[in-house]
Amino acid sequence: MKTLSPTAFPTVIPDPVEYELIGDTGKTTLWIVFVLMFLSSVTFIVMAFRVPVQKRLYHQITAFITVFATLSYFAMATGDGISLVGNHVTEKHDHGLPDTHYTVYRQVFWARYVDWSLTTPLLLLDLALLAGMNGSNILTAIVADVVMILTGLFAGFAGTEGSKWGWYAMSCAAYLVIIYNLVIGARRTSAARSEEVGKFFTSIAIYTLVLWTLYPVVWGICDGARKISVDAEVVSYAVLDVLAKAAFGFWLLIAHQRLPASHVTLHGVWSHGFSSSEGALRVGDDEDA
Ligand code: RET
Repeated sequence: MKTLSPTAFPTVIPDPVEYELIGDTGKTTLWIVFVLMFLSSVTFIVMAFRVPVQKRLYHQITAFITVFATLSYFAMATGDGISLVGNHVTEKHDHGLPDTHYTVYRQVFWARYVDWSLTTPLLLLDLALLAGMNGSNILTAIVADVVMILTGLFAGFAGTEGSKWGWYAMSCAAYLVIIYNLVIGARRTSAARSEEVGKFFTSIAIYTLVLWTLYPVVWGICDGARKISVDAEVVSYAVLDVLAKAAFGFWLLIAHQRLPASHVTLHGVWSHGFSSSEGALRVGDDEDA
């Protein structure tokens, strides 16, 4: 609230300022998830070396996902991947009283968005390859995914409430494009691959859909409406990240090993390289695997 002091020179008292910052619970959580993501990465990398090159792509993608998460959690735990963003709040009052204003500075964990912009396309690629989706649908889903994360980042740094929710709406629209591609396109192609692949794809896609849908919900409550503390936000995303990356990865790779090799083996450039001589060398390298 602005008031005039009873002096000869009017003085403007600045709007009050509040800070919403991470506490000990949040910091400890970030370090715990950093360790979990690191251990998962090591496990996925070891698993990748133990399968022949024709089956390695899923292992590699899954390992990249947790490696990026390890880096992002290190950035957040050390404070390097965090910025303070000011939100100007206006409160309306009844009975003709003037509006009051204050500014809330809340931490925005921008390292998350860097992480998501790399890992969510990789997660989609894992699912798309499993389902045998066509290139056109894969490209649309991945581009929509990058749009979803970047517009989410703009929402996080938005200067006004209006633009924040505008970006949020655009991000949600992009999310719907991903779901459409995954539900309509991939379900059909996965079932066509084999009954086992179809069943497994349906289970892991439902799991993914439920988890992914919780991200915008958490965002809306925490970053958006600022209804819960930064610590609660960190813990919520931590649980989601562990389930959507590490647990997803273990489930995918273990189930993948159990599926008949002919249903999940990748041929073409992936196994044989771009030239026949290079391909011969690569296949030879792994022939006994
Ligand atoms: C934001 C905010 C704006 C609206 C929407 C969002 C969606 C985010 C999603 C994130 C998924 C992250 C995953 C991380 C992996 O570990 C950007 C939160 C729709 C769906 C799966």
